[in-house]
Amino acid sequence: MPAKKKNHSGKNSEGGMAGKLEGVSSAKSTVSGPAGLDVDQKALDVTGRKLVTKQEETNALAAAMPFNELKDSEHGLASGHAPESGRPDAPPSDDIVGASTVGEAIASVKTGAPAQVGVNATIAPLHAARVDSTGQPLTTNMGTLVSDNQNSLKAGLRGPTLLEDFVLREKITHFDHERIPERIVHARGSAAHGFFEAYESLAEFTRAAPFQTAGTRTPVFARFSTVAGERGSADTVRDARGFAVKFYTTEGNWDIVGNNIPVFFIQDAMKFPDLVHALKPEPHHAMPQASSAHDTFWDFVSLMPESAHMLLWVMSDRAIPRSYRMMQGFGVHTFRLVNAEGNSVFCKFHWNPVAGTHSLVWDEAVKIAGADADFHRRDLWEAIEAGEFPQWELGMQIFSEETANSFSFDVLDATKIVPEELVPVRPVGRMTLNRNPDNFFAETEQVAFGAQNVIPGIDFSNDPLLGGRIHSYFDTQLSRLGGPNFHEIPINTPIAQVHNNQRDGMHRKAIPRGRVSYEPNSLGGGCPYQAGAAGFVSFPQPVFEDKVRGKPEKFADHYSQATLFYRSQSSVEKAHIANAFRFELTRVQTPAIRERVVSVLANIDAGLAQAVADDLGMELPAPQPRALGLSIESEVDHSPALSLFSRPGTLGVRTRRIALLVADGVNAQSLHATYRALTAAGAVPRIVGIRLGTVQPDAGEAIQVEVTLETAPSALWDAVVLPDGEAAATRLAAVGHAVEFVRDQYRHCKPILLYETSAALTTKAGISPSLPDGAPDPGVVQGASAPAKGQKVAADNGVGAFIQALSKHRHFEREDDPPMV
Ligand code: HDE
Repeated sequence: MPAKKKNHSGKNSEGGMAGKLEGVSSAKSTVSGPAGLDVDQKALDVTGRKLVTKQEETNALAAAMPFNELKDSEHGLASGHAPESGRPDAPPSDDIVGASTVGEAIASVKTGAPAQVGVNATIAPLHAARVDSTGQPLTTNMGTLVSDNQNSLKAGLRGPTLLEDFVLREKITHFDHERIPERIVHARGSAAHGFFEAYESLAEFTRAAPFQTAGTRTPVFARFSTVAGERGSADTVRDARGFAVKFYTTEGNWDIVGNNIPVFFIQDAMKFPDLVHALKPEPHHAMPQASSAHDTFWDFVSLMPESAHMLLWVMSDRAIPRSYRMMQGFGVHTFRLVNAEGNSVFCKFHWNPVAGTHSLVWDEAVKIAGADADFHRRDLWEAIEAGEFPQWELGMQIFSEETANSFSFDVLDATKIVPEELVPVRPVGRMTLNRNPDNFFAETEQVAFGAQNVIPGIDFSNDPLLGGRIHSYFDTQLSRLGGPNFHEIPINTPIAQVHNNQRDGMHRKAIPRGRVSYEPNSLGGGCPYQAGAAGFVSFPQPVFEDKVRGKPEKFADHYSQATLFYRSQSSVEKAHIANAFRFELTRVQTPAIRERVVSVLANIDAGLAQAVADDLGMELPAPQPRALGLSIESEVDHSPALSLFSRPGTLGVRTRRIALLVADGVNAQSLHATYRALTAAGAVPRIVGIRLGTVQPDAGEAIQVEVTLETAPSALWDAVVLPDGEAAATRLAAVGHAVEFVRDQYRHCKPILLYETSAALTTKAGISPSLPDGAPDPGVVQGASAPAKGQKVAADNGVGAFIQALSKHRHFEREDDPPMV
């Protein structure tokens, strides 16, 4: 708080005013008669006395500010570095001056209690906006009880509907306007509440509130999304994923609006509309939905070689995550941390999932899109509802400007990472998502993330992509959320107080008290006053260059890190990247565009370019000329951290969904033992049958089918247990869905627990427990069939080994392309 000036309210001010109406003659006439006359206060009624006091105290407050003391500090570099705080006058004791009216104490059930001095009452926890209708009758939006919600008002039972029916009209009108524009990009998403907890104090680097002391908890709201698809598109399309986190800090809202990929397609905000236009459905027929596999996208990116690095990430399995819980997040741009002394370092933000990084395979992702378009939404929702709270560790790469200058690449170029071998990632805290939203629209849809939302201690770098984002996010909400007051929507309000002189506008919720909505002012005691050094002070980075449109030369290196990324992938990941290029480019209709893309790949890796060319049935084209002829070798040859397999995570088999296929005749002992063991390990087994109802096992009670093969096909499961029991296996072998199920589990390299007694099904599906070279397939586990009735199941009936195999998630040893099965 700045030093408060002496209280200059009427009673204390120089010369005293009690009983005299000096300087308020014009107002006096409205109270008690002609101007210029002394007034006997006792003769006035209560309201009149208040009004007089208000006038007196207002004048005293204004008189206390004979001139603007801050004017000097508006000038010069020194004050630019250390802005001065305003010097508010303490409000008079009875606070009548700040009130809009003298009647504010006249309360009703609508107006409520008088204002709390210095408090913005719209800044309230979400419960202040929550609505519960338990036990309540229906009303209109005006609160009038609705007598009949079945029939409109008509002139007679068979007569025309009356215009007078305001109940019908309100209901229909509201319905007519239920939709708001979807996000231009990232329209499809899912979000949850939680908190971030700091491991340690980072005060050495930043004064940002969440990082001042170990154990500080900051509430967060995190939204994950796809980029290209419209609001109703499928979750598992090939795309980058948005990873946006809003921190409700004590010093204001801070958003890290990142992606699950640490680089981007372009280097300058100027190209973003072009990129998005090329990626989105083509303008003439609005196809394809949520897919980059079409001509305009590949036309654009192959003419923009700076996209090369990002393209490899997007063609990798990063772009088809198994779950939002199992992907990394990145701030992408270089940011600044600024400490209390004003010293700054650069910083890159990383979110590392405790569940590890895991992905789908392409054939599976395509099938999930049909079987459950909400696959990622459902997964996140169900995990949180089940108490399996997803967690990510926040890591920071912290480095000085001098270090940055020593790199072969420019840290202002968003198509580059800072390899972890150059600057390690320091774990600084953990985010836990522990609560689903109450209402998708109110929270997930209306949340407004913004790259511009920073707090003291966090600042921007000069990344020219970031520069455009600082403008775009605020701007886009104006049309999406209907005007400049979207910050008042409950999910967007900070927990920090909000006080400024912005006023009015569509859907204004705040009711500002008093008559002052400008600064400087004396009538409001100078409040709200500028905070000076306590506020957000931009890092004073010197800028001494010509004003130009252009890029630094280092930005012309488009390939070194694409090559680094490709080199750092396992052979499985490399094959998936080549296959993804094949898929996308096969869908491209214009051969010249295919050829141009491969000419880009030829600059990244000759083997990759050749593989893609072969798959497309074309000659390998010459590499595209390099911009400025630049050919830079990355200082890092290989970065293991770039492989998905480098982060298995610590979740093991927890939350993995296992299908236990059943039909009449299944061995009950075996089934129960497997179900129990999987549940005990934290996996989610489900009994999957041909139809709902029950199946009759070999012995004991009938078993309830939980899900059917038709509604939950193979791609929705992480692993399968085939039935122990010849009769059951034979029944299932006669059902196409069951055979497809087993085949797809095999094709997608998932663990399979089978028994000698399930041979009918495996034979029909054409799967084998051995790899093509004859070695045993580590993902196909042979279970010990349950012993005869009455005997106990062996301690290890194979489930232990199956859980082991499951903890590896996939067994790519059996993968083949094209698939034999
Ligand atoms: Fe965004 N981006 N973006 N973006 N972005 C939006 O904001 C934009 C970029 C990202 O869950 C929009 O509220 C420009 C990079 C996420 O609500 C819009 C540029 C990264 C989300 C916008 C970029 C992102 C958005 C659309 C280039 C990763 C979803 C609706 C200069 C670091 C946030 C909205 C949510 C959303 C603009 C590039 C991430 C139009 C101009 C790079 C996660 O403002």
